[in-house]
Amino acid sequence: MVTIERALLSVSDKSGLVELGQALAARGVELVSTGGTAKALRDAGLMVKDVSDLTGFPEMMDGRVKTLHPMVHGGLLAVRDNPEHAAAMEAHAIGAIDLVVVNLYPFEATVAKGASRDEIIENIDIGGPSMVRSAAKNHQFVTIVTDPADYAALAAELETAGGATTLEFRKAMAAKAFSATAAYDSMISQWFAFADQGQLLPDLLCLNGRKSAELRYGENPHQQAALYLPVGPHAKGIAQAQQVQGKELSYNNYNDADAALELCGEFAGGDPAVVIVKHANPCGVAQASTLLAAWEAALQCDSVSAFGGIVAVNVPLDGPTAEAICQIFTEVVVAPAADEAARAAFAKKKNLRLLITGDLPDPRRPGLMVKPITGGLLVQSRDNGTISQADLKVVTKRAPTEQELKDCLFAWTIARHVKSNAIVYARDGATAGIGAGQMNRRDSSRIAAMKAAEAAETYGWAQARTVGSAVASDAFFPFADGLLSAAEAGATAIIQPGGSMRDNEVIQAADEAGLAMVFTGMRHFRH
Ligand code: 93A
Repeated sequence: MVTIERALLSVSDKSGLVELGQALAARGVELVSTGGTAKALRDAGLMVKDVSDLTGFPEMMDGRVKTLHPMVHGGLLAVRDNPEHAAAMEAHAIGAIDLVVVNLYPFEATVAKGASRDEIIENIDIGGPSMVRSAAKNHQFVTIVTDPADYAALAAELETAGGATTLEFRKAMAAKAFSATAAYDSMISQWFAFADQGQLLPDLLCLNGRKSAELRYGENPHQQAALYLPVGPHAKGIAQAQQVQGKELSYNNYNDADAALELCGEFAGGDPAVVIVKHANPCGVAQASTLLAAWEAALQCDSVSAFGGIVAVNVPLDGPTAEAICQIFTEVVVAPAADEAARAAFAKKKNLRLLITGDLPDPRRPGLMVKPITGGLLVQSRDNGTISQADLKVVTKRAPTEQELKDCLFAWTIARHVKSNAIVYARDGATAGIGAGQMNRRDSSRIAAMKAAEAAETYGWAQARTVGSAVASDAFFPFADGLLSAAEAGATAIIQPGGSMRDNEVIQAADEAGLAMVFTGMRHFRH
């Protein structure tokens, strides 16, 4: 136990400061502060000593040098039971500082508000992190608090420990303090490396994260996992969604719900759309005049895979659609909003998680994707590339009809969200079959057609929905075989990037089969 007799408070974020100052003063703790902090405490009627009284130097150089002094750092770093350290303190009249409450210049907020380079540089805190690190290093004797959210815990600690803190508390706070200064410095280093070079800052700050929740386990039960929220400005998404009901989200739930929401974002502002995702791949997507009709069409694509799936919708959920979704086992439902009837329907399914996201994320937003590899990290910009109808190049003798073109674009929108090799069959605003994650394109094409045939059997249709469908391929067909298997399944139009050495062969095969084909000139691998 170390009794707190003297505290140094120096905070930019002054929330909760006065209450903490009062609690400390009530325990007879001597308060020492830097300019602005001292003023705030004095304004509240508290007795405070200025750091300049301690150091014998005024705060100088626009506040750049305030606390950087042996009278401060000696008081923080001295090993109290080391005779030599004690002798040094004695010789130089250095008084021990038992508690440090510091939070740093708002570097992140200064960058976020678009401040000038000079202002950003001025907001690099030097003295603050130095005190934080000194106090945290010497946690054997010194208590460090860096987060206003911990003031209450500090007050409670002092209450139970009779004006002292336990080593356990000091250790926990020191760990937090070092992660605070580490995150702070990493933000600064990223700003120098990227933003100051003219690159997009909000995205780069996303590389920094703060742990927001421990998850029960990772992709598998023997793996640990947590959810981190980026520091700095960032798009809102699944991580910020409000969970209305149901069990805690698992790692896989987050991952799948994210894939579903991202794809749903493609339909923001459009007709009602439903996305069903399994293992991060869509297994049914449809857009219709009502959400219920979209749900039914999406489910019909692959009702077997939809079992235990994740459902996302692009418009507020209504009661009838919620009732229909409840007919099959669903893990998570993601919606921008849900009305009373929808909430009531889900309430009957205790385990089902309902996530309300508000506005859907913009699929074309900038951002970074990070993937660890052995010994490093791969970083790339998000696949936010887009094409318009004007970029499409008709390469076959026959041009697609208006309906075929619509289906092509619908299938293309979905294909970029399907793991490569991706093949998506679509007709009348609904997927007819999806082939995902195969090591060759022909197999993806066959699997998609097989799913469509199974659906026809399940629902008693005379023919599979692939008949008269459009097919999207996320990358070019290297050979004609993938395209031919699509033709065999009844597809009449193809959309693909083009660019294969054998494009001519593929175009010729399309012409011979009477297919209409358009090239996008853009590929959407997703591995
Ligand atoms: O400019 S500094 O890097 N130099 C210092 O010596 C110093 N000491 C404390 N910034 C310094 N601080 C920071 O001042 C603290 O980290 C805190 O954020 C801020 C509090 O200033 P004030 O009490 O004047 O509002």
